[in-house]
Amino acid sequence: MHSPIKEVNPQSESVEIVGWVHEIRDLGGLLFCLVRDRTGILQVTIPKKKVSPIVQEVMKGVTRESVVRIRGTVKAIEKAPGGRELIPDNVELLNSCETPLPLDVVEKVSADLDTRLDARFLDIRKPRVTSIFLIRSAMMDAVQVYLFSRGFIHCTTPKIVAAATEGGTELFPIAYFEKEAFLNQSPQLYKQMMMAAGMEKVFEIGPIFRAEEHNTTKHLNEATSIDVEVSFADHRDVMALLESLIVHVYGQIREQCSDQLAALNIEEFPIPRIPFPRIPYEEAIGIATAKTNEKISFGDDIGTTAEKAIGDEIGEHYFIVDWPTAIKPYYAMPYEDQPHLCRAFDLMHPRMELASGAQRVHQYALLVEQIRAKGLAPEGFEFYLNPFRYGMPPHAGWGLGAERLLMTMLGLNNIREAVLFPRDRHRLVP
Ligand code: AMO
Repeated sequence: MHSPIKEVNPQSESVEIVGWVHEIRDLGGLLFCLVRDRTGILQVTIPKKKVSPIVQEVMKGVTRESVVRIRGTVKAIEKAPGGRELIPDNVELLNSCETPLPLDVVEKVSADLDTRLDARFLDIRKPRVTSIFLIRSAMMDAVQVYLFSRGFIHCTTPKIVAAATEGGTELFPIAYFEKEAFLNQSPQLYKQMMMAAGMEKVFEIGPIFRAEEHNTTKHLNEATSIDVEVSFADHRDVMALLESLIVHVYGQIREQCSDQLAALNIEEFPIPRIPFPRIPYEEAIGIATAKTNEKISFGDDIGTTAEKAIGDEIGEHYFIVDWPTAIKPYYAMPYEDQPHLCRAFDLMHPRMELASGAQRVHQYALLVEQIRAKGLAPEGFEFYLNPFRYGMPPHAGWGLGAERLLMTMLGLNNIREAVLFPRDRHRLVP
């Protein structure tokens, strides 16, 4: 059995490794070959005269990024990566790699993002990029472990649906036999129906599809949403859950991913402090108006410029609360005493929005009224509305963008860095 490269050390005597040839340096009598797997890089040192003719023969055919299996003895050596080298007894070429490479894995030649995404499988071999996805995996694990520990059940809801959730726009229509159907924008209606089903606390991590026309550094057409819904809870309860989840995720990444953070040159990885400030919408637009000289009126959306101004001012994660009912979806619960405001919130990182959520309307008549007020026809929502007539508990929840969470945690410039194969306005392959 082979050993992960990270675990190879001078005490390991005889080992077998597998991986890709990262670099080859031929110094005449001595051949240095760096071999890489997803855990690290090991120097294989081949003194040409001392190794067997078979090893010499195989090495002749080895190009960069070829796949190899190497067995040998390990020695301590100061100058090599990780302070050790492997002197091979046997080298096996498992598969050769064509030249020239479409993308330089060693990153001596920098490539623009488009070129990198075109050759994404090679791009991901770069230790820096591998690290992003190892951290993403640890992040998803931390989210699930945390939610399971808090009594949540995992659910999977349909992605082929008959109705919009977040308003009539931004949908991808698809052909579904003789019917009109869409790719789902959010599991919103289904996670609420799970409350009617008596599941009390559910989460789902899955794709959401948004037909955003614009190409930005923080929007994808297919994103991953971490969705939560909780019965017998209000907006405050689920905000507290969300901020403690964020802190848990940061803590787990710091504990488990120190090598990956180092590969990304992240030296400081502070854990956000909770509770995050709660900024009422009116105060938030006040900050934005003062800082940008652009008048934002009550009922206006908070656009990118305003978002940035508020983020600069607050300088840490924060919630925007008490939104105008008119600009939040129909399912957000208005305050009884101030129905022009609702129990909705956005979780913000200083750079961008990370999550939205709300206490939901659980009363059938009010929900129908709010759907109508948005200019939508309740008839199109019968499958969703019916459960509200038969014992729907009060409930609240949120949706958190996984790519945005990863992007802000790691300081990535573009959301496309946080997803393996991004879907955007111009990109459908690979
Ligand atoms: P919302 O539409 O705000 O809320 O989406 C929730 C979060 O999902 C992420 N997100 C995106 N990320 C990348 N590209 C996109 N195009 C994109 N769209 C959304 C963001 C956003 O904050 N049903 C509600 C949630 C709820 O109330 O439970 C909803 O979908 O991080």
